[in-house]
Amino acid sequence: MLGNLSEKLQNILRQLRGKGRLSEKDVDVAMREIRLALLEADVNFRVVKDFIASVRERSVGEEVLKSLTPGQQVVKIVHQELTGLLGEKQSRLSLSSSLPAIMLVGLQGSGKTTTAVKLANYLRRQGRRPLLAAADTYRPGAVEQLRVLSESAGLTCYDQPGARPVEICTGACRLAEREGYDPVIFDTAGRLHLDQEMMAELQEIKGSLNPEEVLLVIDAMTGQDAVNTSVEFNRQIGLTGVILTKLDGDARGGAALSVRAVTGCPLKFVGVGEKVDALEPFYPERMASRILGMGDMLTLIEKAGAELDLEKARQLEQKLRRSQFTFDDFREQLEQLRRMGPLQDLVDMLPGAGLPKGMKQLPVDEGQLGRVEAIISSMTRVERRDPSIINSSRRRRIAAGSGTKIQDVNRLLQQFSQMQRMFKQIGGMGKRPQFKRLKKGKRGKGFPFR
Ligand SMILES: Nc1nc2c(ncn2[C@@H]2O[C@H](COP(=O)(O)OP(=O)(O)OP(=O)(O)O)[C@@H](O)[C@H]2O)c(=O)[nH]1
Ligand SMILES: [Mg+2]
Repeated sequence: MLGNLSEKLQNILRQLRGKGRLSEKDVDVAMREIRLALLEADVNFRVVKDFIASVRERSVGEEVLKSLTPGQQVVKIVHQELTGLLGEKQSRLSLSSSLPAIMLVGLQGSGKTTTAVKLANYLRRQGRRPLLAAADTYRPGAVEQLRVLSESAGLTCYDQPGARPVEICTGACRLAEREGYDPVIFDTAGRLHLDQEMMAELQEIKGSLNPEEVLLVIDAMTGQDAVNTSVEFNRQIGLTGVILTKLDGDARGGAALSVRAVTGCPLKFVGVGEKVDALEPFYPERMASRILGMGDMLTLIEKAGAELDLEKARQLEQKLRRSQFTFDDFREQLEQLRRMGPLQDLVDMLPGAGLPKGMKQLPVDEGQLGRVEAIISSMTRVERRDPSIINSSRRRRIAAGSGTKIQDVNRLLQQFSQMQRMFKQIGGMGKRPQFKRLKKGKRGKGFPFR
């Protein structure tokens, strides 16, 4: 997701960060490159213009250019501005009325029906008891689609053959009141283009049921069109937020980055797959970190949290931040990873800023994982805690013990040291690099540290 843009921005920022001194000209060069990268990612041109202007203005001040770490400061400014662009703080659903309802609207195929079920599933996990209302009487098969999806997720779906959409929503709310469902989620009909008939229908539902949330579902793949759609929907219906779907595809990301700035409506969730659990709350700060390769420790840790207990997750985060990550932790993580499913998803969340390209070659295929575990198991406890002592004779012993080649051991050690380094970067962001001990006297023979 947003891979291309992310890679470009990271490259630009890596160059800036590598410079001991920055001139106004350096900043201008970087701003031009960032501008281009954003435009190529299909970010709205006015949004790009404002963004670049504020980053530049903050970056060329004396206190930045004359500071000890001007590159880092600029990276920080870009991060802050990007977070601001994405909406600053997480925007939660508001579901506080006595019978809250969420109305989903959007063009045809944007993902309303799928999202309705995902959202219901998400809310159920939060302890609620959602009811889905099949208010798309327009497309043949739409009601059936919602029913099948709901049932396969163990959720309840309300429909009323022959009734009008507004009557179906009303009926669903009555049922909810009677049987204690909360909230009710209206899945409405989409059209190929914005048309007045659809708007009138939506206005009628909104007017008579007054849902607390009116969320526009837009398809990230349609880029700026999606953003323009949002403006129109917001004008005619009044939105409380936006859900951006299909961010797992190869969308260039422009919609994600522009929609908040252009419409003023917060992004509340993003859809990242077809399955019922592929919906994530949208966190501006985390998204900015992810785009800039500062990693998304929190999401990663939260995801792991479903599998391991929270206390452990917190301890791990502490360790990462204090740079005490050892092979024991690594092994534990690998076991967690296995249980967490698609590894590539997780690897994408790992931070990669300022790292050599090879970084992404973490052990992601399952066969390799087994080998990695064997290697770690062949290390002694002391070696696992402090890999810097693993010299060449220890490497030979470990390779023999694990039935692998010495090159495998070398590769793992190298990957591990890169990982450690990146955790240090996160932990020590803004501070001086803290990996002196590993650097000292180890070049050539010891720990493979570039
Ligand atoms: N990869 C991916 N596919 C998605 C996502 N959300 C929805 N889809 C797919 O997009 C297609 C359309 O989704 P629907 O939920 O039927 O869209 P809709 O807006 O209800 O469509 P209409 O009812 O025809 O207006 C389906 O094949 C979904 O599986 C997502 O986040 N990622
Ligand atoms: Mg639908």
